[in-house]
Parts: sequence; structure tokens; C-alpha cells
Amino acid sequence: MVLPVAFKGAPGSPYTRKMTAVLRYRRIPYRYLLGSAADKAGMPKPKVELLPTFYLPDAQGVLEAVTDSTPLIRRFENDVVGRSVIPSDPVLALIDAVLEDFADEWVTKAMFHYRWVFADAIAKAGAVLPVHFVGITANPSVLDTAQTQFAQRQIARLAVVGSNQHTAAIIESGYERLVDLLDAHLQTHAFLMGQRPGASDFALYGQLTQLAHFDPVSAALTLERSRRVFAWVEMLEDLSGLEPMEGDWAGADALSPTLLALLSELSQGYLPVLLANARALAQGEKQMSVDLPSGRWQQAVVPYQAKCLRWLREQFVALDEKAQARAQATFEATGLTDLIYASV
Ligand SMILES: N[C@@H](CCC(=O)N[C@@H](CS)C(=O)NCC(=O)O)C(=O)O
Repeated sequence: MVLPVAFKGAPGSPYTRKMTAVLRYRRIPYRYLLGSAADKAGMPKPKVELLPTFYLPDAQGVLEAVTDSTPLIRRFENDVVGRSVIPSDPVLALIDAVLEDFADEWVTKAMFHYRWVFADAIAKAGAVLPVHFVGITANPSVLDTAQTQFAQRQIARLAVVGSNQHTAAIIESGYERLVDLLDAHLQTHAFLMGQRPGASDFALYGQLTQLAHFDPVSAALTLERSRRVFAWVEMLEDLSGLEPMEGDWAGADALSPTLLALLSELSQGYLPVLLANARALAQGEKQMSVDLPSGRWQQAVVPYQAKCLRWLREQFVALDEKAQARAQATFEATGLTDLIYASV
């Protein structure tokens, strides 16, 4: 690994915030290329432009553009030792990976919804976010044009994310439950993974930097429901001073009732939608729908999320028999056995 590690990102991107917080906590030196800095520096372009984009040496030592925070976190674990964000017990590591995927792929729907559906939110995001890309000294007319284009492009993507008239109430009630569940958990634990953070803590933090602190409708409701959640997000930003110990990880066989309650929440939306999406993709369909306890979910099929399901199943299969049985006990207790066994 070439240090400091270089990447392109933006403050309004939850996955960028996830990764900057991981790098700070792990004390990995970095170069955060804002706006057009990466392009000006002649950095390579990825196949699909996503934020963050990391610039890392390939097998020949030539810099290439690499995206996707989840495998990047694992790659950095191999390259830099210590202050790991992957629990040492593989059963807890699987639970951490499931919660990471929930934050990245499900909570992000709330993030997109609260940003691009409400007039006040659209006005704020449209006004501020383009400045990160166009540049702080850009002239007002350039920013005004960027504002219109940016908002139009993102609003058009609500359909891809799955925010629509059918799902709005499901997303909003789900976010409110998440804040309450997190508040309850944080009353006794500093992190999802116990007294030290795992990848899932940073994934959830990334989404909440926007939901709890930037987008006005969700930020107001988060603070109203939980000062603890609001403050947690501020504290996760920089954990460089935390001194984690092996014994700080949660015990996978004695998870707290508050973490089990949070895991049970995944069966209300995240898991049924993940499975219905994979099934629709396997049948060559473009749209998926599924009945959830809080209403009917329908949206465009997302091929990437079928890959996420496959990765989680592969991680389960890689466990030895005893570990599989231990993971299975948690999935049974929280209504998540379909994550591993349901046919798709
Ligand atoms: N799975 C990816 C997701 C990254 C992602 O979706 N990034 C968003 C911004 S937060 C993005 O770049 N979207 C495409 C776009 O804005 O054009 C990761 O974990 O890094």
C-alpha cells in the first residue's frame, strides 16, 4: 500500500464519510482529493464513477481507480495491521458484515428519500452540494446552473433507489424505528459491535452524517428523537484517539437485547427486499415488488444488491460447522434465517 492513500470524495457522500472515518480510526494516512483535484492530478478513471474512488497500485504497481467501500475496507485490513474494524470472531464478523450491508444498501434509501423528496431538503442539498464539486470560488451563475442540473439528476434517481409514493411511508417509519433502536443500544454500548467499532458502525455513521446532520427533515426528527444518536455521529467522525482492546468486541453468542432488536429490524424491510430483488433479477425482470409488514415495496431491480447477498452467503459458507451453528442461532433469534437459506 502506498501511503498516504489517495482518493476522491465529497462531504455529501455517505460512503466517502464512511471511509474517511475508517481511515482516521485506523490511523492510515490519506490524501482526500476534493472536487476536481483528482482529475487535475491526472488520476485514472474507474469503470463506474462512484464516490469515493481510491487510487491504488494494481499487480504491476500501476495506479488504478478502485471503488466500493466494503471490499476496500477488507483490502486495507490486509495491507495495514492493527486497529482492525473486522471483528476477530468470524461469527461476529458475519453479523458486522450483515449490518454493514443494511446501512450501505437499505439505510441509504432513507438518506436519498429525505434529501430529494422534501422541498426544504432539495433546496439545501441543491444549493450546497454542487459547491463541493464546482469549487468554493465558483461564480454564482455557474453554481446556479450546477444546482439545477444536480438536483434534477438526483431526483430522477429516486426511482432507482426505491423512494416513490408507495414506499415513502415505509421508508419514514423504518428510519424512525432505526433511530429509536440505535438510541436504546447506545445507552449501554458505545458501538454496534460493542465497546469498539466494526465496519458496520462506520457504514451506519456514513449514512447518518447526512440523515442526522445535513438533510433538514431527517436531521430535525433525529435530534428530536435522540440526542444520543445525534452526538454519536459527531463522535464517530474521528476515533483516532480510541485505544481498542480485544475484549471490547461484543460476544457473538451473548449479543445484547438491544443489538438483537436492531438485527430483528432487518427482517422488516432490508431482508425481504434483498431476497425479492435477487429473485426478480434471476427471472430477468426489471422491476421487483414484495409485501412488507408496513406496506408493499416496489422498485427497479438493482443487480449490485444480488451480489451483496451472494457475498454474505459466501461468508457464511466459509465458516466452519461450529461457527455456522453459532451464526445460525443468532439468525434464528432475529428472524433472519432466510438470509442464508431462502432460495433465490
Ligand atoms: N457500494 C459503493 C457505493 C458508492 C456510491 O453509491 N456512491 C455514490 C455517492 S455517495 C455515487 O457516487 N453515486 C453515483 C453518482 O453520484 O453519480 C460503496 O460502498 O462505495
